[in-house]
Amino acid sequence: MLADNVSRRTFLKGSAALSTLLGLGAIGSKATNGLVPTAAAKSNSQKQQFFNACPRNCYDTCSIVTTVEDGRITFVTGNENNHYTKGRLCVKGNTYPRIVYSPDRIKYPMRQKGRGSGNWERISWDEAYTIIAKKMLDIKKEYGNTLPICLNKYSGNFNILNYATEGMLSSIGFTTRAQGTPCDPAGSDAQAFDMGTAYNNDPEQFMDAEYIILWGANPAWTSAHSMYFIEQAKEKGTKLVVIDPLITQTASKADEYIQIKPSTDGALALGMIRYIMDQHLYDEEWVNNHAIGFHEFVSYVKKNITVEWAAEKTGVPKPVIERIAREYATSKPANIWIGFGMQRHTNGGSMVRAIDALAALTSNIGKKGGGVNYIGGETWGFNYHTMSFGAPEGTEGEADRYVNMNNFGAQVLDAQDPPIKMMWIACRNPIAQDPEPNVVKKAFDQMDLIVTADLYMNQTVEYSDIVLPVTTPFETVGINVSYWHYWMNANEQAIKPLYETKSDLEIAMGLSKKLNELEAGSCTFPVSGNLVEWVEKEFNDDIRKLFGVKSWDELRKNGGTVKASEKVTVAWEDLKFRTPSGKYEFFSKKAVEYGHHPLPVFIEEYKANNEYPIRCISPHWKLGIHSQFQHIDWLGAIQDHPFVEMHPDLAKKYSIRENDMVNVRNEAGYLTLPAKLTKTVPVDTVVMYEGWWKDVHYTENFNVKALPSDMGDYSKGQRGIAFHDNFVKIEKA
Ligand SMILES: Nc1nc2c(c(=O)[nH]1)N[C@H]1C(S)=C(S)[C@@H](COP(=O)(O)OP(=O)(O)OC[C@H]3O[C@@H](n4cnc5c(=O)[nH]c(N)nc54)[C@H](O)[C@@H]3O)O[C@H]1N2
Ligand SMILES: Nc1nc2c(c(=O)[nH]1)N[C@H]1C(S)=C(S)[C@@H](COP(=O)(O)OP(=O)(O)OC[C@H]3O[C@@H](n4cnc5c(=O)[nH]c(N)nc54)[C@H](O)[C@@H]3O)O[C@H]1N2
Ligand SMILES: [Mo]
Repeated sequence: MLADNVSRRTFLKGSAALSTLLGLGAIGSKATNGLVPTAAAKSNSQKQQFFNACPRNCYDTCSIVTTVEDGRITFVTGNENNHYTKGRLCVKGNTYPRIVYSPDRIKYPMRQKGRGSGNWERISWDEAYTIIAKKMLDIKKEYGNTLPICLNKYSGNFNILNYATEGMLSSIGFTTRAQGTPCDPAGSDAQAFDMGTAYNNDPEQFMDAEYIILWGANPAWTSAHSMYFIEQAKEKGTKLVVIDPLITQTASKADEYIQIKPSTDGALALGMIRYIMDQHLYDEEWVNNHAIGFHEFVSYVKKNITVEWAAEKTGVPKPVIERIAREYATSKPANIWIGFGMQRHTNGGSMVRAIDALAALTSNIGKKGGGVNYIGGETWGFNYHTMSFGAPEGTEGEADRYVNMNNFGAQVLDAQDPPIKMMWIACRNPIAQDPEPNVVKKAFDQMDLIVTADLYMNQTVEYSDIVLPVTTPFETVGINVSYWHYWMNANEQAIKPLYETKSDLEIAMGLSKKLNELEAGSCTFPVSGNLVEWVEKEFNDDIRKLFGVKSWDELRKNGGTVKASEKVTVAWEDLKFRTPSGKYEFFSKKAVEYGHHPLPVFIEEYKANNEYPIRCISPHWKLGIHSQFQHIDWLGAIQDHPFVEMHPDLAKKYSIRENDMVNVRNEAGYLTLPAKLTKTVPVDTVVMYEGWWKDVHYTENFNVKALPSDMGDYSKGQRGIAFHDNFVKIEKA
């Protein structure tokens, strides 16, 4: 599989040209495709380069150039052919060699005697497949169907080939699936009601904006590569406004930072809209020709909203609201980035609808450099061939059954007729990432068998019966696109899989083989196949046309990365919205169908009660992606344990000093962790960053309640989670 690769990009270690090319020790090398063998050095050591794709659930979805010496990865850097990655990786990406060669990797299939006991024994792949396949067939025999088997899979790796797990389970019959996402549902529904779907402008267009509002987004940590384009815009004079309850690192880069009371952003947007309406700063032609329901919206705003009211609600002074409303409405184009963090509230979707309305009435939608940018999926039109194998003939039932991923534990416990008895977990760490992990654990207790496919021990693996060791991106083949930028990246196999690791696709084929051995015809998923052949099957004519490459092979041979056609990079340029009316819908009947007000109205925020008076925000951490990266030594050297941030004035009230241990508690559970005092956090709020730290047996979610956000069921099947409407009490431990 690698032969062609190897010969094309093999060269010898030691030449001056080579170190320049590789930029050894220097990020931003010219190490890209087309390197030719050099004859300068006398060394037996072989250097090769490969293109990899960072598959993490991250806006940036980077293209990587990987250097391999004697079969071992020695260096990774950003691919310069990708104008978004721009030859640089983030702090996490630069640690990839440590991820691959970490001593903590799960090396072999293992079976645990007693969940949580740590009493693991190594087993062979054949034994693992046999235990799993037998259980699946027993379940089918006992219940007459496979609905007692439940899959919980989400975002550990977005390689298109990883949908093999879903495909393999569909190939045995109908199963139960964790549905929805913990990430974006409320905002995605809001944009679907307003415009038909969420669709964002190319983020490289920040450079074309005259005004930028980062609204509840922290790209300095969560999308480092976007900051380049924002900084470029600033350099040419674009004003940058950041709206966030926390003074984030992104806020520190702003020309104007607005510290808003959490969950009141809808009031701010509506206050700005009221001012824009009163001052007639909106685009009458646009709202008359390209939108429906504007007059109803004007009536609502004039009757219910004043700038004074918005100031009171949000804590943002009236003159500030008026000034930014005027600046935003008169700068063309003006760009808003709505962060995922902002909509993790019980009124998150309605807040996004209000912000969309602000962009619509100032005709900033459909403009290069403008837009109300949240998330997009225009580049995801692959074949998903791994999911194309149906249930075996004669299978009972008609469809999979769904449980809500965002209230997973409770819904698994509730599922009856048949109950859920076996769990398959891949690309997912529910005990760390879900709210109320104690309830998830209870649901696990009811299982006959829990199988987790992962790279490292974490809370979920610790609670499983069987763990299957999976490959890193460098040990397999694949393809990745982003939900933010417009590039497609090839992932080549750079090294042989370490130990006994396999990709999820290989696991799917191996299990299918075993199932068919035990009961011929019990699984329709292919039992063998070449990974490159699998990846080639993902291409179709639309993808070829959109990206201008014929195949995965052509993609990798031409620099490993390619950008989609400009035709799709300005969202809604043709002003043909995908709503029922084909126009922008200030008034949405679809919203009514899903139980909401038809207009972008203000919905009261969720409030503290006397017992739990302190808001607890749990945003994303700079040195990790959820449960990934922060257990790696290089990043652990910077920060190796979780902590709770609080304002010195709040700390004083509870006699808490820096590094004192603090109990953080509410109805869901409690944690004890050290205090970090900082004025970046409002006085009535504490902050705990989300994710898993090695050897720490809880995450912030142990006291986060499974409170749903207002929207999500239209576009994602289930509502999102109001992670940031979590209230706690604190005391010195
Ligand atoms: N380093 C790193 N990068 C990541 C990730 C990661 O874990 N680590 N995760 C990836 C994923 S899956 C996602 S979803 C994205 C998340 O990307 P972002 O949305 O940028 O990040 P969050 O930390 O979820 O939230 C952003 C900000 O929302 C603010 N916020 C919370 N409530 C409110 C509110 O009511 N109003 C306003 N205006 N702001 C509010 C928080 O204070 C926080 O600063 O990042 C992706 N990139
Ligand atoms: N309190 C709080 N909780 C949150 C959030 C928050 O803001 N606050 N944010 C939420 C958001 S936005 C998201 S997106 C979720 C993310 O939650 P998850 O989707 O669970 O994300 P990860 O922890 O990145 O990945 C899960 C696991 O996948 C594994 N993995 C990596 N690659 C592979 C692979 O190739 N195959 C297999 N089988 N496994 C692999 C990783 O090692 C990891 O253990 O967390 C949510 N949880
Ligand atoms: Mo996310």
